[in-house]
Amino acid sequence: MATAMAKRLEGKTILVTGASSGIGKSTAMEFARTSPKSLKLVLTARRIDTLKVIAEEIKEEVGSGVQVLPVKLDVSNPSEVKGFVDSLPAQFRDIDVLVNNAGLVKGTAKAPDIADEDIDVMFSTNVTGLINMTQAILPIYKKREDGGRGDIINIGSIAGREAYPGGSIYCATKAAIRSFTDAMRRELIATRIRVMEVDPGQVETEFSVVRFYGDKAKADAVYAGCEPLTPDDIAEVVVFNAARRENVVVADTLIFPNHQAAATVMHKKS
Ligand code: NDP
Ligand code: 8X3
Repeated sequence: MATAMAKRLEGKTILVTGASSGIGKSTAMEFARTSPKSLKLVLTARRIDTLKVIAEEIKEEVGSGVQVLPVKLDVSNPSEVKGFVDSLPAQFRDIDVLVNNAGLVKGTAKAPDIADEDIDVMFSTNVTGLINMTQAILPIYKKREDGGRGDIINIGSIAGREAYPGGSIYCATKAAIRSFTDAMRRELIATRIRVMEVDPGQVETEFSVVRFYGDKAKADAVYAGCEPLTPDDIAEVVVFNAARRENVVVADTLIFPNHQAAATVMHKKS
């Protein structure tokens, strides 16, 4: 017998940005596992070959009830985002859930030594990319009854709530996501569109490898002596939020591993 969550998700089309790794990949898998009978997944990222492998993995695990469309999309490129919806095959265009997950951090430099290209890539991906994706998908939602319906789930961060030294630009991008999300929830109050934010604390993914420009040893040191969250931990929350009864909006979620109490308060075993 199908669970309530499976039934609520059945027949939906889910779009995940940044689905080639970490939280985005886990989110795609978790949606497929939760509602395997009838679901459409549009998985986007820059690494299309990785997305194709993930699409095969999903098919192998849950079977043909879940249709997966891998699409190469750089969210930091406004013209790619503009053409995105029209480029989708018609059967994948009626999106019900947008998970704005694509994002990254570069470096730990402090002002005035932050590289221009790092500032640009963080803002154009985490902020402008997320806003452009949202603007591309909202018209689909707004055509529906009662002023519109559909879900927007933005992946923020503890870094958007509490700034820390060496993270000024990344923290600023995540704070911007928080303001945009809150404003949108207010703007869309006369519709049935749900606007939600999920803010993870420390999660072990490729995030720190990207932060340290590919230096795996530096990335591993971030997680030494503690047990970070896994991307599956966050995926479970994203899917839970999307699968609530339509009148329930899990507006804001903050998720820490047990050893973390704030952006810079971590207990590490020596
Ligand atoms: P990963 O590095 O594992 O995944 C990041 C994903 O974003 C990849 O799939 C990457 O795909 C995609 N991405 C990056 N730039 C672009 C782009 N320009 N266009 C499209 N996709 C892009 O990290 P996480 O899974 O940890 O990160 C996912 C989200 O979670 C991010 O928004 C991050 O800020 C947030 N987060 C992470 C935390 C952590 O501790 N890990 C904590 C709090 C929030 P590709 O390279 O193929 O384009
Ligand atoms: C990722 C968490 O604290 O490394 O958003 O910035 S943190």
